[in-house]
Formats: sequence, C-alpha cells, structure tokens
Amino acid sequence: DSKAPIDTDLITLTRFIIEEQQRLAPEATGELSLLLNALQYAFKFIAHTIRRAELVNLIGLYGQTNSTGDDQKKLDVIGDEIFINAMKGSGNVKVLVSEEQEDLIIFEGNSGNYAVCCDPIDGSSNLDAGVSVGTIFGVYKLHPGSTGSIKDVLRSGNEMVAAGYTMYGASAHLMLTTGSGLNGFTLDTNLGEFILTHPHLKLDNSSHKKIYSVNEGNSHYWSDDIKAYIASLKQPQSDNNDKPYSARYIGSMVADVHRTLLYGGIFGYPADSKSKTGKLRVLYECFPMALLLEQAGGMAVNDKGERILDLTPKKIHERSGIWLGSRDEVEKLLTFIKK
Ligand code: AHM
Ligand code: MG
Repeated sequence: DSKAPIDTDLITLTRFIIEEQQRLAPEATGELSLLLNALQYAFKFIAHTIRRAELVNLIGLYGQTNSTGDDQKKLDVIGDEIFINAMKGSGNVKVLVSEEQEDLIIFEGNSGNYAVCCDPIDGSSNLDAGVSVGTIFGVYKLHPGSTGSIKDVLRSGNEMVAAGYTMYGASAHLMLTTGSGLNGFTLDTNLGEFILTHPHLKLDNSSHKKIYSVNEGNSHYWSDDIKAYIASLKQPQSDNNDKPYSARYIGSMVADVHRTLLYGGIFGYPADSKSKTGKLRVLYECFPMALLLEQAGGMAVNDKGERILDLTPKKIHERSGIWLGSRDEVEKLLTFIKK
C-alpha cells in the first residue's frame, strides 16, 4: 500500500471556500470568500489570545459595562477589538454590529458589500474557569445600492448569506454555513489552518441519549407551558430505554449548541416573567445558531413557536426567547407551547 500513514490531502478552510464558490457560484466576485478569510484570521487571533490569557494576565474585569449593562472582561474588549480590526482590514465589510458596541459601525473607508453581526466572545462569564467560549457571527449582503445603513442588518434572518461560530475549547472548532449545509472545521494550531473535520454535518436523532439544556435556575419565572414541558422530560421515556432525559447546561451558548449539533437534544433560553424578552440577542446569537441548526436538519423557534429565521428585529441588540435542537425534540416542545 503506497498510501501515506497520514492524510496528506487535507481540506483547509481556504480550499473549502474556494471549491465551494467554484461549485455553487462560479460567477461570484470572490468577495465573500475574502470576507470568510478575514473571519478565520479573527478566530485564530482570538483563539490564540484566549489560550495565553491566564499567562499574560488578561483574566478579570475591564472595569466598564457594555451596551447591555454587563460587566466587560478584558478579553471581551480585546476580542471585540480583534474582530473590528479584522473586519475593517478585510475591506469587504461596510457595516458591523458587535455585542460589545452600542451603535453599529460603518467603515466609511471600505467599499465592501457586506454587513457582519457578531458576538466576539460569547459565554464570557465562563472565561475565568477555562470553560469553552466562542465567537458567533452572521453575514448579510448590503441591500442593492446601499452604502451601509442600519437597514442592512434589521432584516429577516432568512436573508443571511453565511453564519457560524468558532468554539474555543480543547480545540478551536469552526461551524460554518453559507446556505448549502453545515460544515465543521478544527484548527490545527501547528499548521495554523482550520481543517474540514465534520463535512455535511447532520443532527442525529437516534444514536444518543436524550438531552435537554436550559438554565433551570430560572424555572420559577417560566410560563406554565414551559414548566409542564420540562417536567415531562423528567419522566421515564418509552423511546429512551425508559429513562428520563439527561440535563446538560454549560451556560455558554456556543458550547451548548455545539453539543446539541453533535449529540442531538434541545437547548433553550426562554423569555420568562423576569426577562420578558428573553436573554439571547437576535442578530448575533439567535439568527446564526438558528441557521446552523436548520442547515443540519434541526429547528429553531421562539417562545411562541415561530421560526426564528422568520423574525425581523427592530433594534440591533434586540433579544428573543429561543429553543433549538433536533426536529423531533422541537416538535415535542411545540405540542406544549402551541396548545
Ligand atoms: P454573553 O453574550 O454576555 O456571554 O451572554 C450570553 C450567554 C450565552 O452564551 C449563554 O447561553 C447564556 O448567556 C447563559 O446565561 P445564564 O447564565 O443566564 O444561564
Ligand atoms: Mg458576549
């Protein structure tokens, strides 16, 4: 056998992007490919910075609060700067929404045709404990003739042209969709390349134990429907070897969604009587994750059971309740909330 003992024909993210463009949109300008390249640079930079954080004293609070009143971490600020500079430097991005910036940013010097919405470091309350965090992003093409305005991002989730997240865990994992399926990449730190490791990822409904993922500390404030739904999951299940569901909640959306993509189950952060609009943000948390889940064959809905991607936010930092997971799990939830 002349085959080398290692794979010498790796599909890097750059190769994947070029091949996918040739396959799906040979007439495209390549602008989106360049933008995805700038995104992967930001992910590598953030991954590297998080790895070094404890050593170079980046852990802890920055001493300010961000637009939504959270305490900002030093790494939140640095991640935000890395992301903004990468998008500005790409030349392809005209409009940027960041969780860490109250107002949207318009790069006047860029002639690009894209708008990006991002949470540079999601789950940052977990950072000091070394738990996985991530960067979430959604990409839109500017409206025809637009030179960059808020209207380029306040639009239906269906209009996203790309979305994904990078989870900074034991390895850095990038999950990406440009609307034709979901593909997963793992950062090889020695090569400095994201390598395709999870091609055409689909949610598996069958092979794993049943999992629900929600901050149950909020259950006192939940609606009766949600209380009844979660209570039902704690009963032995005939389709789960007569066992109840397992509870798994990391408190870092990227990590909870990543597990849901790989193991199945359902993740939720519903609105409740205390947080009446929910916690997670539509543009850079709910929309990208909803698109990834749908591309993997799953579903994502809000508290009313409406499809997340059909929503149109009115403000850039708008929040929504969200439930996402495999199709059968979300459909079970719908029987409780659509009564
Ligand atoms: P952040 O963007 O300020 O980090 O907050 C979002 C995070 C999500 O990653 C996670 O799903 C959620 O907040 C956890 O909230 P809670 O601690 O209320 O369970
Ligand atoms: Mg955040």
